[in-house]
Amino acid sequence: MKNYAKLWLKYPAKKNNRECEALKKVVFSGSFSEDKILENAKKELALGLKGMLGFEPQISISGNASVTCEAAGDRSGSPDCFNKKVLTSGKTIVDQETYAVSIKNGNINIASDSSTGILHGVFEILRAVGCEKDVQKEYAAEKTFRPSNPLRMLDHWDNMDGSIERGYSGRSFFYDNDEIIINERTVDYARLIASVGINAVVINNVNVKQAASYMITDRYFEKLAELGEIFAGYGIGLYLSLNYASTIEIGGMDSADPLDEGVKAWWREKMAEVFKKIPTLKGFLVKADSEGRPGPFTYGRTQADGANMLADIAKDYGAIIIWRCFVYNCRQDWRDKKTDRARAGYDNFKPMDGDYHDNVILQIKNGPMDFQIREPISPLFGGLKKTNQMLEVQIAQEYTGQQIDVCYLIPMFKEILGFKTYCSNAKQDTAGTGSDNGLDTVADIISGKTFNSRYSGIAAVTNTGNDLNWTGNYLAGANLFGFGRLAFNTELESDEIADEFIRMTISNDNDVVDTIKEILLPSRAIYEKYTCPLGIGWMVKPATHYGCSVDGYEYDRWGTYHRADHLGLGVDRTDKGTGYALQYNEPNASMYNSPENCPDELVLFFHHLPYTHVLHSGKTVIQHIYDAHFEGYDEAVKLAEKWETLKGKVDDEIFENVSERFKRQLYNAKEWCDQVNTYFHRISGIEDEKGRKIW
Ligand code: GCV
Repeated sequence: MKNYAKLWLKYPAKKNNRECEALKKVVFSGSFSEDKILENAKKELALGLKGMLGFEPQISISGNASVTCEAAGDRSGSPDCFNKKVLTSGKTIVDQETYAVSIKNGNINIASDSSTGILHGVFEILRAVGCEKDVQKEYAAEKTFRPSNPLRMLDHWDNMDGSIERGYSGRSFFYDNDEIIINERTVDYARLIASVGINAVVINNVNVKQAASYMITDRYFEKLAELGEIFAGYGIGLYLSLNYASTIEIGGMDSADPLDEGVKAWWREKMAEVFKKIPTLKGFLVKADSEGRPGPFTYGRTQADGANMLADIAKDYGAIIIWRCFVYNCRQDWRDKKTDRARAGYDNFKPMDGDYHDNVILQIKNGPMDFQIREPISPLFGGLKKTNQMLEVQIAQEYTGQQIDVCYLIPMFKEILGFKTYCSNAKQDTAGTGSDNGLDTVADIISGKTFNSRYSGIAAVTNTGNDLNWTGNYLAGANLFGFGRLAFNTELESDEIADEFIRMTISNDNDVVDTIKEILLPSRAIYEKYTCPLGIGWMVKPATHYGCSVDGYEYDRWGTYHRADHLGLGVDRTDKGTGYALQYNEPNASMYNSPENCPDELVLFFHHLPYTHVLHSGKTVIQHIYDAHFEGYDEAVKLAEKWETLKGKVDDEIFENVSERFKRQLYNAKEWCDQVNTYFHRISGIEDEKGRKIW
């Protein structure tokens, strides 16, 4: 195996804290198990401090270690605990993973009620040292860290043949040729993601086909058990994507009807076998009735019927079913203006709010469409009030530059998390003024606090592969790092996260850090400018989703239209159109329903408008299109120029990698700018008021 990057676990020598006596004697205190996780915590602390400061700490344990599994809150403690058939709750997970760091009697003290909490505490200290913070000052007063979300998950879309659906960083490091790969890199992956706060991983594509359907058979049990142990040793739960039609595909039955007794009996037997053979397994992720995947609709049953059937059986093993809400009709006629893909999630899942059992979590994409650079927040957030919910975002940059273009996504995730759903409002507020129960943002809902949910959390479709730098573009590592950090603490700012990533992965030189932050922080806004204007989305090349094709999806079956003609563009999703805007609680519904109130950045998502419509910015729609595209390209050029100033100041390999990506980004940005501007210039016949060159 060639030498792959250690990223933020490289632990190079650091200047500060070399004289810090407190770091030489570290105390782990609390009621935790002395297990593999604790062993790994000790190893990591020794490795990190030795690398960065040149000494290994003396580690001692104080308090009553080795508590029982039950007290540790089901299966978050020692691997032995994973065999218990206890269904835990999000609150228990969060309580257990909470940790505090302080300086007591001149020593660093990490306190937690689980070994996982201690491990997180170790990574917190290593991060402080890695960022050259003054540790003595940093923890002079005790700091407590409580995870914002119970489940902080990465979803791999890795296929067993080694390919990765929407993967832009090489091939899978989990599979090749239908076999599971386990090696040193697997362990380093677990370390990398645990170090930023991830505690759950789904290791196979949600489109479960071919060999992957056999993951729940003898063929893969041994390797999966081994993988599960590796992850469990870092406090990470293992999950598998499941083929909903397993009864047919591997069971030889002719039905997958969730209410059929034979189907249930098959699953009972299967799950007993699976959980026995893979004791660390914590549950399943299911994509049903979506993009050709089978599901309960085939049998006239609801999504709740399907999810509950599996969940009731999995419950005996303390396991959960994460059920995706990406269910829509992908066979639309472009002339059909009533069917609206954006409506589908709410239409399919809201009516059964309250019917999903307590170990089902609905996993909801951030927007109602599909990970575009700009979408409104799914109205299921704030619509569902009696259902466990999880937010799904995508750090694999499928529609956001494919790890060629720099696109730091944390600012976008912050917007999503901060969106006010007015869920306490429940549409009964006829005055339309809106109320706020203080817990109505997406962040509040997925933390579990708003509805006191049994389970909740956040997942990202991951951006890793077997490229030596893991994420294709070194700077895309900021999204992997940042997602974990934000999932653990949704209060962190994008700037802080970028700062930590750069200092730990690239350089601690303040000028370098500032320059890279100046590249990362505006990169999402810039990508948005040179691609799809005003929330319209989808003007990408079909199938690959990279590069511009204004009409690529316009006459296709996917329900993804811009509806441009010579007079205007945009999709009417108001009460006079598809009615999607009304799926929101007030005052959001009224805001989106009116072009006057709708925020500019989403106005074409909700409205079909003439090119001459004047935006809040004072520009017309058409002038906005021209300006945004010219500016977006120019700003991308400036980002690339900034990067060039780092030659000789950062590692050559990192420099060359990002430099090469920037060349491709500029080509892409220019193509978008030219094609979008030319298209709308020709179709509208309206001149650019600044008289710039449009082809
Ligand atoms: C895994 C989009 C992607 C598909 C993906 C799907 C999903 O449609 O293009 O590749 O399939 O989302 O989220 O299930």
